[in-house]
Parts: sequence; C-alpha cells; structure tokens
Amino acid sequence: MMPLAPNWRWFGPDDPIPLDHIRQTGATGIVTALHHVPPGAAWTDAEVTARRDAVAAAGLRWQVVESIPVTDEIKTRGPGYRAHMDAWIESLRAVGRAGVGVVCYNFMPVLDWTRTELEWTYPNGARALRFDMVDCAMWDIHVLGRAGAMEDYPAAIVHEAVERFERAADNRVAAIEHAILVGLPGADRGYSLDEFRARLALYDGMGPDALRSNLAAFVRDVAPIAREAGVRLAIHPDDPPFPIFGLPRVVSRMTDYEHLSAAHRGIENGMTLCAGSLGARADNDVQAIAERFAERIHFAHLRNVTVEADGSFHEAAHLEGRVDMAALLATLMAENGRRGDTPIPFRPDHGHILGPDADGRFNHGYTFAGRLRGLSELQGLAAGLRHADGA
Ligand code: DNO
Repeated sequence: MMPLAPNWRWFGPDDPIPLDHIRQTGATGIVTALHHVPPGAAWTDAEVTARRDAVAAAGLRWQVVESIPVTDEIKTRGPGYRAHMDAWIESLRAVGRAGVGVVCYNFMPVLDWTRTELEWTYPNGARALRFDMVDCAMWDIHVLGRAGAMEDYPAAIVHEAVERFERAADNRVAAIEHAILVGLPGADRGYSLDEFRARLALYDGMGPDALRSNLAAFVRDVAPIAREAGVRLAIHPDDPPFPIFGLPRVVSRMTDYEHLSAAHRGIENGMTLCAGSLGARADNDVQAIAERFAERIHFAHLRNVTVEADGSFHEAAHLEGRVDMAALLATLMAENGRRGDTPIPFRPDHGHILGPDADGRFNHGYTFAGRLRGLSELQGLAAGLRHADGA
C-alpha cells in the first residue's frame, strides 16, 4: 500500500481560503483551474504557468486541473463545436507543457453538479448539501414548467410535489431555484431561468445513446493528444448519477464506464472516482466500480453520502454514509503500490459548514473547517490501514 497524494481544491485568487491556510492542512497538492477564462476559450501558456508558479510559491504543487470545461457545444456537437474543441485541445497542451499531469472534466449536459439545498441542518448542527427529490420535482413541474416533467418522477413524488407547492412560500421556491441554477461553485457558469430553458432546448430529442456516442468521439479525439502531452484524463461522474430535467446522463453507473473504456483502451482515458457522486444512487456499488476500474483511476474525490428512502440524498461526514471508505482507500492505496509511479491525487471532497465556517468565507461545499475534518479523518484512516497492512 502506498499513500495517496493529499490535495485541496482551490478556486484561484478569488477563493476566500488562501494558499497559506491550505498548506497548514497537510495537503501538498492543489486542484484548480483557470476559472476566469470563459468556457470555450483556450488557456494560454502564460496564464497556466503563472498559476502553476503562484501555487509553487506557496509551497504547494498544482497536481490536477479541475476542470477544463467541456461546453454544451462540444457535448451536443452543435454549432461552435470545432472552435470549442480546438480551444479545449490547446488548453490541454498548455497544461501538459506546464507539467500538470491530470485533467478532470465532465460530460454532464447543461448543469454541473446539482443540489436543491445548500445549508441543510445536519443532526449534529453542522450544515450540509442536500438533494431533495420532491423539491426537485416541484421546481421542475411548477416553476420550470418543463413538458413531460410529471412523467419523469414516480407518482408518489409528483403527488407530494404538487401538495408541497401549494403550501410553499415564495422565498423557499426561490432558494431551491438559486441552489439549482447558480448556487454551487466549480460549474462553468450560472443561469437565469430563461437561459436554462434555452440550454435545455439544445438537448431536445437527444437521448443517452446519442450523448454516449458524442462522449466516445470526444475521448477518441482527445486521448491520443493527452498521451502525447503527458496528461491523464479523468472524467468526473454525473452528480447526481441519474437523469435530471429530462437531460440524458451517461457517466453514472458501472456499465457507463464499460462503454467509456471501450471507446479508447489507453490508460490516459481515465476517471475521477467520486465516491459521493456515484454513491448517491442506491443501486451503485462504489467499491465494485473502484475495484473493476482501479487502473483507470487518476484522481479521487473522497466524500460520503446518505441516500434517503425516496431517492433524495444528503452529504454525510467523510467516514459516515453508505460508502465504505476504509475499503475504498485500501483499494486505491493498493493500486498505487502496483503502479509504483506518481501517487493518485485525492481531495477531501466537500465538507460540512462547521463552527468557524459560519463566518461565510467559503464557496458552498468548500469550507475550511469541514474539509479539514474530512482530510484529517481520511489521512488518519489511511495511516491506520497501512499500519494494519504492515507497511
Ligand atoms: C463538485 C465538483 C464538480 C466537478 C466537475 C468536474 O464539487 O465535483 O463541480 O468539479 O463536475 O468537471
């Protein structure tokens, strides 16, 4: 067993949590992106190396790019496709030249990760992110007014959504909309309701097969370039890992990874094992996915999740919830040992809002104390596992 490389996500100079505080957490690597460059535009060598050097000046190393945004133009192969592809590839090459070895990306249509509640009070008084199936259905049916929305949820959820909407205060509905469309960091951008509708229309008539074949084509185009550039690609799973708002989802389950790895066998066609995203569906066995595709895991997001009876879920503390973190860490460290090259970078993914975080200086999901708790627990668990293993 070989230790993983502890990383921390930093949103760049605008992140309220500075690099010198991150360094004190025990993280040695940084996960970041040029968040100020608009999606679809190329990253220049000058900007990439400046960011790398700023991270290095703080005593840390930029190990993972999360993410170079893959635009809807690329995902749909619509107008603008070629220009956005060229830019994506140029950015990939710039990252490779700067010596950053892993690029995380996703293929989720329109929305990046999605929650309906940003500050759900956890039983112990901390606050956590939550996805409420009924709130999602309520907003979809009554506010977005999407054609066919009612058919996309089980009858019991629709029934509850209709009832809840009758009683719901306007500001509660507005808070749900804010959480879905603009509240979360790391997404390429936020949307107004009209912009969101226009984006959804880009996918009109596109089912999972068409999106899957666009993803396969994307991977076949970029993987050989990544290899040449010395970069490993790490696709992030859908979060949540099921279709929402009528949009297809193709990176949610074991079978999706089978299709994906068949598209390009080279190891540079890899994945971000996001335990919390994959864990948010009760029929996903996260451990089985990790074991089956261990050699393709180039980056890990470690966090945990509790799935509720109606399919809603909330973010649990890192060692609680339905993912067996000890088993997962053991698998990743064993894989590290087999590879014997650069250790797999991981980051404590998300954290609760804990005591001192309440001053509000964080991006949702990316608190200081909450993630520090997560990182510390994960590092402690990893040390214990290695001890037990005699390493
Ligand atoms: C959320 C993140 C996502 C992730 C992208 C990767 O916390 O895991 O925003 O960065 O989906 O492209």
